[in-house]
Amino acid sequence: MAGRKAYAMRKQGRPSETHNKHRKEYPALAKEVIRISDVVLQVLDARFLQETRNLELEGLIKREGKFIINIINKVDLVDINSLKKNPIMKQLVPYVLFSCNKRIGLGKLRERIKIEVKRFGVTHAKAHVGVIGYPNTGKSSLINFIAGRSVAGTSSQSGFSRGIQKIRFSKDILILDTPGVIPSNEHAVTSSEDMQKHAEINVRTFDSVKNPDLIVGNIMQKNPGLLEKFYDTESEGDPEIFLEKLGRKRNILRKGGKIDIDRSARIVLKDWQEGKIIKL
Ligand SMILES: Nc1nc2c(ncn2[C@@H]2O[C@H](COP(=O)(O)OP(=O)(O)OP(=O)(O)O)[C@@H](O)[C@H]2O)c(=O)[nH]1
Ligand SMILES: [Mg+2]
Repeated sequence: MAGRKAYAMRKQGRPSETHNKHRKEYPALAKEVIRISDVVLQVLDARFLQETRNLELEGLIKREGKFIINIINKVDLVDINSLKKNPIMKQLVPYVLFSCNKRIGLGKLRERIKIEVKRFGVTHAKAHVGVIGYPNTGKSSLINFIAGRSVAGTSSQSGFSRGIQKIRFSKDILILDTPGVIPSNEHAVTSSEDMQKHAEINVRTFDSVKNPDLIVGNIMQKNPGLLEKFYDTESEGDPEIFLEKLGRKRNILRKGGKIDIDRSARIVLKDWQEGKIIKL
């Protein structure tokens, strides 16, 4: 395994342009939004609670004396009962269970925002509510859901939002969308763990990752039987065998007729990143 990890690190390549923005410009925007906000919504992906928390920004929010509400988004992709049993949930109070796709949680969120804005005794004309979170957690989707129309662009390609988007929430509350931000200790992505994580949570998309087969192997290890069931393909506990069988089944071939393992793995990763493979 050590050899494989070293290989993954060597093949990692240069950070993309989006990664550069994630490193320099976006954190500055997110920090600015935190400074001007009275309440901050941190959008988390229900499938990756701990992975999508930005402890660095959480720290800044506390130091700035701002109030944080955690939005646990994409609950349509998880089993809510097991989610509620997750010990991390205790650290996320106050939170709102949310799904932009299934339109869950908006009423609760409205109530929460109003309570907090009032409790905070915001006196200026319009209270500011900032929205922060890792890339691809659903910040722009949340803004659109709140607005009741499409005001912020969304995409399964992470790093989609590039500036601050403002929308009116009510006559005295303004909401601010921000581009996704990853903590600075993940900027260099020097460890293969970070790379795995970024692929799994779709900070780095399926078409730009190196060694997609290793990432699929990791997902299989963490979710025994899930991919086998989804693709109705056996693995014998081995990711390579799984990808080989899937490639054969789907006729994913290279020139010369050999099975294209890389492309099979990217197809799985794409389905995973687009939330098609549900862990219910
Ligand atoms: N299943 C599911 N998918 C969602 C939900 N909310 C958002 N998505 C999807 O997640 C992807 C990212 O959504 P965005 O709203 O663009 O995410 P973002 O946080 O603004 O992303 P960046 O701008 O890249 O930081 C899109 O493919 C959305 O359709 C949800 O509640 N459930
Ligand atoms: Mg966005």
